Amino acid sequence: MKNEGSKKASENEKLKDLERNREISKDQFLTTNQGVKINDDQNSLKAGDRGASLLEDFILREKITHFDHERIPERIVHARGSAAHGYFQVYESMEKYTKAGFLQDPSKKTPVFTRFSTVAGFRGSTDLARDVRGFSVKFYTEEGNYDLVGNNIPVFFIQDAIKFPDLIHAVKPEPHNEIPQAASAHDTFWDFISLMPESAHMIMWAMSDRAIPRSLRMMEGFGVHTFRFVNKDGKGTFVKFHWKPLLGTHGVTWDEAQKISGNDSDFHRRDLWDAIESGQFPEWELGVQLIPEEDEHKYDFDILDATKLVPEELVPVKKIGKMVLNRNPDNFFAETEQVAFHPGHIVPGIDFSNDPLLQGRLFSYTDTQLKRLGGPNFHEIPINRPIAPMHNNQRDGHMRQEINKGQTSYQPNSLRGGCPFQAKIAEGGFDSYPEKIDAKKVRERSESFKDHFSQATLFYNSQTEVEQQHIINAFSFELGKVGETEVQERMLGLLNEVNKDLAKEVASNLGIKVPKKKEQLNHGVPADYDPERYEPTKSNPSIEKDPALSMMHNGFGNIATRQVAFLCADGVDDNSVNDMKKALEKEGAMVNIVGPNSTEVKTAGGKSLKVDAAFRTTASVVFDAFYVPSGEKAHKALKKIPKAIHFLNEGYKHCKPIAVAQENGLLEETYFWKDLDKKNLEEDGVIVGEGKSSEFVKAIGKHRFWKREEKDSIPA
Ligand code: HDE
Repeated sequence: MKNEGSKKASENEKLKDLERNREISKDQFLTTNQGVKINDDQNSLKAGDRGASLLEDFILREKITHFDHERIPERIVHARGSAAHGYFQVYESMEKYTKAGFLQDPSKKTPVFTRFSTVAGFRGSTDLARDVRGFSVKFYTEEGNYDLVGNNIPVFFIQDAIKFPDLIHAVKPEPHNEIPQAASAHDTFWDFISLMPESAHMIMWAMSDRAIPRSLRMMEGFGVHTFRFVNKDGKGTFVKFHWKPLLGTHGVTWDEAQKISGNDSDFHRRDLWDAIESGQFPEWELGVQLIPEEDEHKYDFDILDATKLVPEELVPVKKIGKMVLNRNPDNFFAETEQVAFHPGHIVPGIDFSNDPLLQGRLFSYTDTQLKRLGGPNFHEIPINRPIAPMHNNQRDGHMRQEINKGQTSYQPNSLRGGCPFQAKIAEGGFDSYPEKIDAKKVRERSESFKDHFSQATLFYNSQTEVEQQHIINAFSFELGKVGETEVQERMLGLLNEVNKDLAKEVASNLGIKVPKKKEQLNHGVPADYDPERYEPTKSNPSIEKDPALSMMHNGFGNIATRQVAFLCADGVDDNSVNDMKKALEKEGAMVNIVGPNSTEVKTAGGKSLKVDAAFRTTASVVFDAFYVPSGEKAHKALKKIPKAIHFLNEGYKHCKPIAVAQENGLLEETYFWKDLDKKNLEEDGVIVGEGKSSEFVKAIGKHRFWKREEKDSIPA
């Protein structure tokens, strides 16, 4: 979808054309991989024109062999992703807390490559699955690559890395029939979750609208684990990382998500790509929660436990810089697919904590790249190369690119004067934070990790009523897809620990009862099970609500990049189109003319209006708001297009703003019009009348008019 008015967009276009022309103007002959010019790429070499193919056809063999090997193993998790280039800039020096070079100088731009992903689905699966989203940022700093490999949810399902393969086996399609794709609504997932009370907090987030984002550009990101900043004096400060999108954090409805999956399974990928192509660069602020080392044990949760967050009410988020994504990849495979992130890629000034989930990740990521990218030299793939100079004595291996010169490949050496040298700390050499460890070797979990429910309750209590209802609906849908009543009941037992009303409502939707008998809550226990040690506890949380946990808490009013469909047909009024278009584009919204066919409509003034999409080829669910310009003839025509009426019905169902410049019977064709309180239309996000662009802008800024869900009056 294009924003024709955007200046940046046309600049981008020009650049692209230049690039294309440059390519075209070169003497570019088709060649083999050995550089031999190819004369005929249409016919294989045969014994006669009807004869058998000849084995000596090196052109055919090379082409087909390469094709046969085009696929590499997809990521075991986070296989489906979309990425973009950009930069990061710090607002002010963070030297008090960290010596990390890229966090010192506000005038310095550090290049980044950021990849967003779903977790469970395969590489070709739908974008709008209910799932956690990966949010990985590679900072190409002058001191080496730093990867912040996070998610759009600040906590995780499990406390210890040893449970990760179990979690992923449970959520992936079931092994006997490989069903379902990119969905958690199936028996094995809920069987596992219902047996793992430590997942209670994360599952609340996963059932919230956070798991069905409106756009990758409208998601928060979180480092999840507690990390450590280290300053030049060696002083450590615990740190939690946050990414806050400047466009606010927004979701879609579940009905919409399912329909988007059918209409445009690349919805998020396309949205990110289009926004960047049109010059509407997505931006996030990097926030940190800083916790002095002295406060490590101050809270009623353990900051090393990845199933807990640090409420912003307790430790505010300090915004320290901004990331802008301003360039799409040139080649999906070379960049988005081959990028290799690793939470262990850190730079001086940043260090790990002892979070047992993080510690396990430190092993996993290199291990997986060895297999996925085919060997130990994946750091030489262009997208993974640091911009910092790189010298060491690692040599050889599959697909080695660098031609290392000289006689020595060991350290110490004298034959090359000792080169490459170790760097002193003052010269930027990495030194691990000297944390004191004096402990027994045990397979145990800390007492301080035992409270699995308080923060799940805090999350639920912090949601608006609408958000709570969406969570109830999500549990009801997901558990409704589970065949085993025993699993459903066990899950209700867990939900009962989080919030009794939640459990009751879900049970009623499932048509079963919350079990009276309290389940043995922790099934994930060692063979030598000690109930004292493993029975979950519930502490008394110091706060009851944290508004930052609710998506509906901030980010409203901004309509930049919102997709507005103008429903048009021949006879549409020129001014009615142009005035609204101007008003919306002034605020950065994207106007899309939707018409009976994909060419053009004739306006009442005799002009031709280019159509961006035909009703036949698009769907209401890919738009944020709808506008019907005036024009009697146009309205008459729209009335006869069932899909146009469906746009309005579905737009209403999904609580989106609707503006109609002139009511002359079109709205009467819809399901919702007759029941509307005509005196308070605008409160319901329905704007009727000419010249109401500012009301419409305001309505789009509200994102959705959730009150409509109470009536739930639209059948499908
Ligand atoms: Fe990952 N995770 N993970 N993970 N993860 C991978 O690495 C793993 C975890 C996350 O865009 C894999 O290159 C283990 C938490 C993202 O390329 C793999 C554990 C968080 C991405 C892996 C975790 C994440 C991955 C698969 C438990 C949020 C996509 C392919 C200890 C903080 C990165 C790959 C990209 C990818 C292992 C838990 C985020 C297998 C063992 C917690 C965003 O190495």
